[in-house]
Formats: sequence, C-alpha cells, structure tokens
Amino acid sequence: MPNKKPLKSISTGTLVALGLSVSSLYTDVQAADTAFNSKELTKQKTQQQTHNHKAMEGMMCGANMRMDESGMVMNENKDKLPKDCKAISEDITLEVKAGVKYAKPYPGTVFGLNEHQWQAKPCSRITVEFTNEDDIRHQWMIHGLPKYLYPDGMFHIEINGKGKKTGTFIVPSSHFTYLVHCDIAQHMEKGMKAQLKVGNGRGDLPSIPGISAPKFTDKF
Ligand SMILES: [Cu+2]
Repeated sequence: MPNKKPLKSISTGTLVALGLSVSSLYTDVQAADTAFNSKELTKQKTQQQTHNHKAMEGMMCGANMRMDESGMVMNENKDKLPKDCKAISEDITLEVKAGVKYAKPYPGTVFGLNEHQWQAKPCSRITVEFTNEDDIRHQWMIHGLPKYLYPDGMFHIEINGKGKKTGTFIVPSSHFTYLVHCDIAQHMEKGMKAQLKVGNGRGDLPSIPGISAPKFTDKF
C-alpha cells in the first residue's frame, strides 16, 4: 500500500535519476492522498455508525425501557433496593384496568380506572398488571420515586389500545402518597388520577375520583 510519507521523502532528483517524471510523482502523491482520505472517511463513518448504534442502545436499554408496537414499560426495577430498605417487605400485585366505562360512577369524568387508590407497605415490591380496555392509548404512571433508581422519579406502563402489560417497581421506606395518573393530554383532568399510599401515606391528593375534592372547585 503506497503511503504519502515515504513518497514525499524521496527527492525529485532521485526520481529523475530513476527515470520518473515530476508529474508522475504528483499523481502518485494524489493517489496516495485519495487512498488515505477514503480510508480515513470510512474510519470516521464507521466510528459515527458505532456511536449512533450506542446511542440507540442507550435509548432502548440504558434508559430501561421495554418497548414494542403495543406499548412500553419504563424504568422497571425488580431487584434494586432503595437505600433505606434492608429487604423487600412484601410482594404485591395491583390489577389495574383502564377504560371509559370506569368513568361512569364519577360525574364530570370521561376516562376511568377501576380503582383510584392502592395501599402498599414501605419497601414493598409492586407489580402492576395494567389492562387497557379502550381503543386509545392509556398509561399507569407514578411520580415521586427516588431519582437514583428511577429517572425523573418515574415508573410507567403504556398501552396503545386494548391490551395488557405488566411491570414491577420497588418503593422506598418513607410513608408517602404517590401520584398515579395517565399523562395523555386531558386524561388526568378527566378522571385518570389516582394515588398509591405507602405505609400511612401523607394525606390524600386533590381531585381523586371518589376520594377527594378538587383543590379549586369549578364555578359554572
Ligand atoms: Cu389515558
């Protein structure tokens, strides 16, 4: 493989002595340059592709997301204990159903959950079996979890239309009331708001259908 360095180190005089013209030397250097550049370009392209691929992997796996065409489970945690927990206190399963039919008992709501409150012990491992009975997208999203385990303090399951998905997370030891909702525009405001009380909780959140009044009542 010709390399431009040795070529440059050969003096014109030497080449003339060898019966080579200056123009042939120039062509050789150009050819070597082109070869070098294309090799470098390929290398850079490969590096870029590798980098892009790693970024994709980060999105899919590093961010802890299970995703397919029917929906996703994000920030699942089955085994990492919160710092303040010595062990898992208990394993519980919440069977959650989402559907417009569950909104009927609550005037003013459109979207619904079969239950709007759940109870768990501190340091429990909670598996949510989430069923969407509608033909639209719904989520079971919880906020306020420790950020060192759950990016943005959040765990969520999302289902695009009718279907079922299951996901697991572990709560810390503190007595707290966590907000659970569906984050699709207007779904929380129209009924998909709930709470998870860990231990004694910390009061009720406002506007939970069947549980609490809104903080600011509508005046029509
Ligand atoms: Cu929804």
